[in-house]
Amino acid sequence: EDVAGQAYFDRVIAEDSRIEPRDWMPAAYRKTLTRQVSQHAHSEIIGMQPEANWITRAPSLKRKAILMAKVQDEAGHGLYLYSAAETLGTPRDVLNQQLLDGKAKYSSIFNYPARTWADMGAIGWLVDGAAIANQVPLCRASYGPYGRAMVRICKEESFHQRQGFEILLELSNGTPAQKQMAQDAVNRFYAPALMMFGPPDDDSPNSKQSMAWNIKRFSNDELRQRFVGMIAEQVKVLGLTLPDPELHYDEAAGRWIHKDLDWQEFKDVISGKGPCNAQRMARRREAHENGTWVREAARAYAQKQAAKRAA
Ligand code: FAQ
Repeated sequence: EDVAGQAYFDRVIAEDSRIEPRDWMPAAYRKTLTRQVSQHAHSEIIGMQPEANWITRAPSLKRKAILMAKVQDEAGHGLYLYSAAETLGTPRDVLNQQLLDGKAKYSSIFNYPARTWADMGAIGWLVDGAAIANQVPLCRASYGPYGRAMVRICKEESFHQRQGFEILLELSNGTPAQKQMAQDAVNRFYAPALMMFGPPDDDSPNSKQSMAWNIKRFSNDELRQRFVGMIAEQVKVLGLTLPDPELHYDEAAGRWIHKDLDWQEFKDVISGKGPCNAQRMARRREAHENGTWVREAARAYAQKQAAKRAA
């Protein structure tokens, strides 16, 4: 036990200041951040799949270019986040192996299928929207590299949300069949998007400690109800509805009330039994294997450069 280190750490947290990679930190702080940041990185990478599925079927060249840029942004987010996670001491290949072995989680939302073009709208609006609501407070996370990565990521997520909203708006103002397709996508993504914020507070084992360490700034339920309040207004502009007749603002309680979510479904999805878990993991393993030659070439190049420097 490092008494001086602990005292320094406690002071930094009390002052709401930042912990940097070389600072002393409790082993449990390092562990929980490694878990959260690597899970977040895996989510960005696995999260490319539902949308990549629609790149070849985008309805116009313009839509295709936008969607391709969006999916590439997610790859970039994964890279910033793996870099941030590595500063905590676990190498990226180890983190990646945890994903491939099914030991590390990634966001539940990416285990749902993207069935129609309107799903690109619903994913941008609801999934990126939930990601922003969750990630804006993370820009102030006490761990420096994570907070700084979040600042860049949130800027890009804002563009992603707008492009999703705009896809839905156009469909909603289109033919009756297009409007129905948009409504159907919103109906399917609403509850899974609300589950992105994690289990209810009384069933969230990490929340209390992560809030005490200034990693999380708000609880899962606080962010979920803040998000639902935002989309309750935005859906009116879209001319669509949310599949939640109970949704309302409770003046007395000062909070949004939404329907009960199916937490058994959530548990099933995060334990590998969601509609697309097997497909997502198979695709990820295949992509990893297809990338072997790139890793080998990069290693050979690094060795050559090192030999040149030594000579
Ligand atoms: N899915 O005690 P808590 C994106 C796990 S956005 C899967 O409440 P915590 C952008 C949790 O890890 C999506 N697992 O945990 C994009 C923990 O696992 P353990 C990624 C979940 O950490 C858009 C256990 O359950 N965003 O990628 C989920 O305090 C479009 C107990 O839960 C982030 O990762 C879930 N929904 O709070 C990309 C944000 N919820 O300990 C492409 C950063 C919980 O059993 C296309 N992460 N778990 O191993 C966070 O803010 C937090 O980690 C929470 C969970 C809020 C997700």
